[in-house]
Amino acid sequence: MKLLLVSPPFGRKGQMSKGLPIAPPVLEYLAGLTYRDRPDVEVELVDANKEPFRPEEVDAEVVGFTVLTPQAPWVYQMADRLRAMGKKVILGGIHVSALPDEARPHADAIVIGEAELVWREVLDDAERGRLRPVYDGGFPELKGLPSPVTDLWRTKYVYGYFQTSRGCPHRCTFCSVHRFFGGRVRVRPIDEVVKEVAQSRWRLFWGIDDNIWGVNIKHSIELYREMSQNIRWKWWFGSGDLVSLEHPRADELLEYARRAGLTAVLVGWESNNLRSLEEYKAVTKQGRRRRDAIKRIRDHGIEVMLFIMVGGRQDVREDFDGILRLCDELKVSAHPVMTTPFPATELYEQYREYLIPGLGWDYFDGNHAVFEHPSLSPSEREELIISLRERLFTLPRIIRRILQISWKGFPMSHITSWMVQYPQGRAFKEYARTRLGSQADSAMTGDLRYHEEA
Ligand code: B12
Repeated sequence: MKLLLVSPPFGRKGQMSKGLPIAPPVLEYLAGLTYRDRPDVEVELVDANKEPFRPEEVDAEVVGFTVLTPQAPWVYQMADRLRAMGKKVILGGIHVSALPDEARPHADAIVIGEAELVWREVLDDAERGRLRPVYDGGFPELKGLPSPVTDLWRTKYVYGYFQTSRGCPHRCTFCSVHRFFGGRVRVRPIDEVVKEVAQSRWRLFWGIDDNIWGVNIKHSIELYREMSQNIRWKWWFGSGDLVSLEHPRADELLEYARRAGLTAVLVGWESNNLRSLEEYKAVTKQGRRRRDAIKRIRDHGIEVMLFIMVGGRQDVREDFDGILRLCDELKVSAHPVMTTPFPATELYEQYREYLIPGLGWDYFDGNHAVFEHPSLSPSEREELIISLRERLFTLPRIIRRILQISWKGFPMSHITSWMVQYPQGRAFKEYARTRLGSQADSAMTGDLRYHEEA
């Protein structure tokens, strides 16, 4: 049996994000799971961000799609076309778990939750032509996971990934993780992670845990110590909280993290407006001394980038520029995204009555305003975030930030900082440029939202 696994494009209306440097983790992982559970199945991977996906050219009998919310409309279209051609389609991923009833009509089978405990059964059933409509994978323990398969790509990437845990104890209202991966954090055995990273062909990684150190400081120190002793010439970045840096062992944690190859941390600053931060229930993972924590990370030679949402109903116009001032003050960069209530999150329930009618899921991509705001129109918010992103990534600002990282991290943290900031700035510019084009397009085709605004 031939199985094709597809990572959908990230752009609205299916435009590719060709510059994306990260190999889609979920495809590398599902390929590994397939090799483990059904080594006789022939696997092909397509990243539809990098290469065009044409249903007519698919020769596999079974096609699996992974689905994030903004990708759902594209996936449903492709799935319907493939099924009309007699292919078996399997859908999985966060959006499918969030809205199984919506996804089901577009698939022969959907997988809710994690795949490990049901994947063999799904493949067996697909081969026998007896797929059930729904498989529920629940929350498996993470011992003995297969390694990702890294050599099936036809396209080029800079970063692979590794994962050491799933789940999150925090209950931020905008986040899907505690709901879909559980509030109890499951960790992989340290020796399995170390072996996998050491043997991987990748040199640069995204450590895709939701919190690389907040789960259990003692465990993280142990993991980093093992990594630093057994892995050579490999570097990585990942997401981390700030409250952990108030722990008495924080300096030890950071020291081992750097020795383990950590070059940059994506910090969930979440919001620069304290009222919004409260609304999102994100205060607990921030700690009381956010600015000190950032400085502490950088003093250890590790770069920081802030993940920030803006445009929420509590936010005001000044909050957009406030992010630029914050970044200039801390000399760090940021990835600002439009506050987006994803389905099955608490924020979605809170904002439900304000959602702009008629918008497809493809608007839920962190670039678009998808709900009404007390004082700012959707297009005002979109203009404000575009202007903020452009000003955040000027060359002098990028260089000033790089010079701020302690020399303890030289040269890899400095190089990583450039490698993350420069393409990001370019991607934001490119987005701003294409958006102007798509606005004209929307006006011509009567795109509902812009039509309403006019
Ligand atoms: C890596 C990542 C990315 C990467 C993806 C890189 C790439 N080239 O694909 C990048 C940076 C591009 C990205 C972008 C975005 N992301 Co993201 N991302 C993640 C992250 C950190 C890890 C996901 C991952 O790869 N996990 C590893 C794999 C192995 O696990 P998995 O995907 O969960 O898959 C398991 C199951 O879900 C299931 N499964 C999944 N797919 C399939 C398919 C089949 C066929 C089957 C059988 C099973 C199955 O089986 C797997 C094994 O158990 C998650 C956080 C998280 N904890 O999940 C957020 C997350 C997925 N992202 C999220 C969001 C919101 C976004 C953005 C919209 C961010 C934004 N606001 O700007 C953008 C997308 C923009 C767009 N225009 O579409 C949300 C998803 C919300 C939602 N409802 O879709 C998450 C959950 C973060 C969060 N805190 O809420 N992201």
